[in-house]
Amino acid sequence: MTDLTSLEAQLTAAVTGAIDLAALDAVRVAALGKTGSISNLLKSLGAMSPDERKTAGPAINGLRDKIQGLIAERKAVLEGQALEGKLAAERLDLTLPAPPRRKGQVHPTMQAFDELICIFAELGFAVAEGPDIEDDFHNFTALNFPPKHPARDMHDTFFLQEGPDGTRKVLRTHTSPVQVRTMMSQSPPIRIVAPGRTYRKDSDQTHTPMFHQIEGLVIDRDTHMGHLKWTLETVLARYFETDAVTTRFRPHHFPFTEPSAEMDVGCDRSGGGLKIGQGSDWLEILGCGMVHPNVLRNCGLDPDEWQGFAFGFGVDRLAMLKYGVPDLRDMFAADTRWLQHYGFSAFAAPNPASGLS
Ligand code: 2NL
Repeated sequence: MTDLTSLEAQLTAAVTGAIDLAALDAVRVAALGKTGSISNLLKSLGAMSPDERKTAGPAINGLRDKIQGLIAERKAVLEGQALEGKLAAERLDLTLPAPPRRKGQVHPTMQAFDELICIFAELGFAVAEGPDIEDDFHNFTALNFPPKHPARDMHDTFFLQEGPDGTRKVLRTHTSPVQVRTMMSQSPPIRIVAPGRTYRKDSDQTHTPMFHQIEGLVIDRDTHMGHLKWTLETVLARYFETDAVTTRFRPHHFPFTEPSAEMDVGCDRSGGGLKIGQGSDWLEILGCGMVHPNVLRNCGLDPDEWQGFAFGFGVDRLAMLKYGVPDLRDMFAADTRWLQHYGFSAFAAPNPASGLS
């Protein structure tokens, strides 16, 4: 019995002194495991006389129950401590400010698109879109480019692989095919702008193989060059945020317009910078003209009944002029630091309801 008393004292001390769950489990195995001290005592019961067993049995079982109980208690305490420790170690301080995130920026070309579309919307123009991959008819033939005409080469066209029908599609060289599709699917009066990507095999300081264009088309019964001039002057003044701009037409040639012109806008280069709308210099800004009768006919319209004007300009260049971007190549470099500087907030997109900027 004195053995049991000292074993109980020793095990009780070991259980209460176990500093973590692993140490406690070692004590449990040493006492209650297959060859543990209490298990061995239980096994020894079989060799005892019935009298001995009568007193030793309850004593040993009692010790076992007591130690099991102590282990369970200590285990609950240690598990509680382990959880506390884990919670303390993994604590998140939610009052800390979140690290600053890089904000997405709207590219200057897209900002210019939004502004121009907004201005045209105020003048009653709808936006029309079409595919970037076009067929020869919509990109060239309908627009009065004769077959084998050098103007087709001038457009430095990207041709796709020949299709099953032996024809080759092209990456559109301008957004004019969108207007062709509109004329063929809607009836006049028509007032649309066609913003989008265009492609030409051209790459130098002032040209990239992909660039952005807005073209416009107005078809009505009495449309004339005066409407064209007023529309473009109004749009340019709004876009460059001046009261009025001076413009001049220079005679030009496009297969799809007759007469054709390039429009220059008055500017001032004297201060080293460039100011639009004032001064004695001229800056070429867009191409335009009255829609060629052949184009109207190709699109199913009677030129004796309907006339129209059309224009087209490069939006990347217009964005560079307004926002002071010096090098066209930067516009396509996909440099996020550049975009951080020149980009615009996505939450201030110009629209006809809230205005330009
Ligand atoms: C330029 C000149 C221009 C047009 C585009 C057009 C479209 C149709 C009919 C007639 Cl469907 N014209 N578009 C007209 C004149 C000029 O673009 O230099 N763009 C960058």
